[in-house]
Amino acid sequence: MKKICIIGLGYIGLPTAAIFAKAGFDVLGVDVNERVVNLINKGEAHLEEAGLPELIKEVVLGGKLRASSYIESADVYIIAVPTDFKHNSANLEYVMTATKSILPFIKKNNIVIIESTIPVRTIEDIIAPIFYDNGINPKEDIHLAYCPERVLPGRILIELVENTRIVGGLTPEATIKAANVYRKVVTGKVIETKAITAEMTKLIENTYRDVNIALANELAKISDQLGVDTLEVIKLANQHPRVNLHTPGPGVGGHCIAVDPNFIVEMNPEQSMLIAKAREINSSMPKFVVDHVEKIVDTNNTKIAVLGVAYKGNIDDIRESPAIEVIKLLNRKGYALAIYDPYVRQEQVDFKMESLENAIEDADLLIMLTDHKEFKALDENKLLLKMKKPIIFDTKNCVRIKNPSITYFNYSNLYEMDKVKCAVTL
Ligand code: SAJ
Repeated sequence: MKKICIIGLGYIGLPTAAIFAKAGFDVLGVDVNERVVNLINKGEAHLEEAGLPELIKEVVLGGKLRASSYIESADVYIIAVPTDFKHNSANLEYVMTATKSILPFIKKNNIVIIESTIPVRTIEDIIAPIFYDNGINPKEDIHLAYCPERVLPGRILIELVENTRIVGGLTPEATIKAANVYRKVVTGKVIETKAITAEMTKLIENTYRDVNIALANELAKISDQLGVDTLEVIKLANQHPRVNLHTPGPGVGGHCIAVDPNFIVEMNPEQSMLIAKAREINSSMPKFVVDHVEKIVDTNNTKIAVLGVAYKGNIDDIRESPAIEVIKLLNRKGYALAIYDPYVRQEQVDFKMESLENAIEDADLLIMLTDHKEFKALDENKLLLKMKKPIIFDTKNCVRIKNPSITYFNYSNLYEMDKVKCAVTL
């Protein structure tokens, strides 16, 4: 069995390491964070993800997965470190450092796979030269390929195995070799292509979603002006066999959809007008939400219970979360906030987290920013008993309120907010 070295034990690297270990590979996971390495070696996962703690325990105790701060010689290297977008430019620092760090261990015919999201041409123009500069021919000595991850947080372990994978090598032989690695663990299709095609495919998948969410968010803004029920319109339009409108919300979070479209815009700004505009629309949503909060409650002596900090439901990931931006804007306006999220831990954020009880106690408004499953089962009687004014603004269309004494807003009836503020004040 081959030895695999996976560099970066984050949301993608750790589950990937676990899946290969479970399939019987000898896996070494490498991470710069010593706390992460120590936890994994104890059989514990440092991330919240369905099924991951159990799997890590099994493969670590079974001796198939080890973690370390140091790289070792292996047959296959998989790089799954983060890339981000800073100061209007893709930051490939971690991918480049990780690539450089395997150089001393590279042997003839090693397979090197990048999974991190990268701009188009990165394998050819940035990664390959790192090998050339160090006397390794990436087209002859090794097999270099790009295989983007496509898994949905919350379903990572299932999707890692079941989703179709796209593998693009720097050479046709590298494509086949890398694809065969994934065929050992993937039950979905493993499709072979060129590196550059795989790079663009990954970026346009997330861009497609960003643009579609922007369309839904724009529809919400227009419908608000016109007095139209956005959510009903979406439901009805989606009855059309070729229409699939997405859902509006407080904005787009996560480290993928909110980031990846920028990689395209940066390289081709003149051709990427729609993509750039979609980013702008989605980034404007936290302000849209706060503008509507102001329609419901004044800042004076107003306590708002904020439910949800994670960028989406049932996970603890707060990267690029629109909830954080909404919280920042509400704070700036002078509202007193009491923030609750059953998944997010205090050490992840720089504001105080509360229990649900404390958050709703005497609150004038409850705003819901994440659709965690726990929020869907809110106790209406408790809200009526504890809140000062039982008003909910549900930006994720998450709860179903039955009691008519609770005033409920979502993207169906934003345009009614003006009226209710008058009624509440009277
Ligand atoms: N969102 C909306 N409206 C929608 C759908 C999503 O506002 O109709 C928001 C969510 O609330 C969230 C954000 O968009 O804030 C992104 O969530 P998501 O569930 O759409 O996607 P991610 O970022 O968790 O994962 C995406 C996935 N890409 C696609 O669906 C094309 C996943 O398959 C990728 O592997 C992942 O990015 C990645 O790592 O690139």
